[in-house]
Amino acid sequence: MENGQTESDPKDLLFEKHVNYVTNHGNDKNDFEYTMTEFLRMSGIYWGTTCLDIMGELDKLDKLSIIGFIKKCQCIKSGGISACEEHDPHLLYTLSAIQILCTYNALDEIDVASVGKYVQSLQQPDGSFFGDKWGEIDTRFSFCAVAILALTNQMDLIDVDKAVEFVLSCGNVDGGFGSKPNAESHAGLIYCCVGFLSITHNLHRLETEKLAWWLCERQLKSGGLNGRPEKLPDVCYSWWVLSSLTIMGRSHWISGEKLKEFILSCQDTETGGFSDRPGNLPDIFHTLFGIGALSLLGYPNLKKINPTFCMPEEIVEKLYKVQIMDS
Ligand code: GRG
Repeated sequence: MENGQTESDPKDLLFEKHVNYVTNHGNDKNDFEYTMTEFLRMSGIYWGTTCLDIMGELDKLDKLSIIGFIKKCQCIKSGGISACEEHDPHLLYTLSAIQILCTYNALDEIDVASVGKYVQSLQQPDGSFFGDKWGEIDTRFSFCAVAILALTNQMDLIDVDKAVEFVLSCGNVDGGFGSKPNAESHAGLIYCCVGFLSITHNLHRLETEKLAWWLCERQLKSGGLNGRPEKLPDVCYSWWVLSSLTIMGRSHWISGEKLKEFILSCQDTETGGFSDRPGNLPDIFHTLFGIGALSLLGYPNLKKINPTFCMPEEIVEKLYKVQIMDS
């Protein structure tokens, strides 16, 4: 066994422990980890709500206080949404907020038209997107932009053709994608670019065989997946890699059984929650991506997850039709 795995690692999903872990996460407002993660609070709430929804336990969280929090985070001036009150808005947290509101069927609680204008204001002449007013460009932000507009039915606000050309310009000779033109291929950014092409219905522009081969080479002897060559496996890549392969109709190119064993070995048997690798401390980010990947693998008693939006399929299918390739 490698990467900290042992014979005594759990072989089944510790369902109740994970529900308790996610439900109680953030209850202690003085907790060190909670305080240090203020700058990504909105995404933390998205990870928690999505995780519980996939486990069929969303009613464990206080819907009204979550919606109230999101309303306070929308910037009246720009329309964008921040990670928490008194922070600057950003596309990353605007997407998380929109995903939570879709989950609660509560998009009408905020000014959705001004969210659309915010996204529109961040598109650049070459089709790329700034993440916020400070001007960083990254394919993550291209994904966030089209995901927000798709979920809120406002795709006509941007130049989609130019946005597609920018994302394609971030492709590499290995078939993968990086954060910007000529940047190294990385599984997280490949998810963003494949997800982007699934939303904009341009999957035929991918070098499918080459990319799927690069992605399945991410599986290591432990069954876990890494994000790029020579790196350690991490539960979050179970999501970034497997969702990309699923969108491309190639999820059977890796061993689902071995991946499931690796993911299950990353559960914390005392507190619940998943860590990046066996034996490390759990967190809410890895917990969502562990549960999400198990859902993609068809694990029993989990709702089906949409590989493009990382939200329950039953919610996405009411809002937007993504493109998925045949296997
Ligand atoms: C709706 C699920 C969803 C996401 C929104 C923001 C975003 C879109 C996706 C992020 C994709 C991404 C870049 C994931 C990678 C995250 C990660 C663990 C980065 C770590 O990078 P390194 O260099 O890790 O520390 P490695 O494993 O390469 O050593």
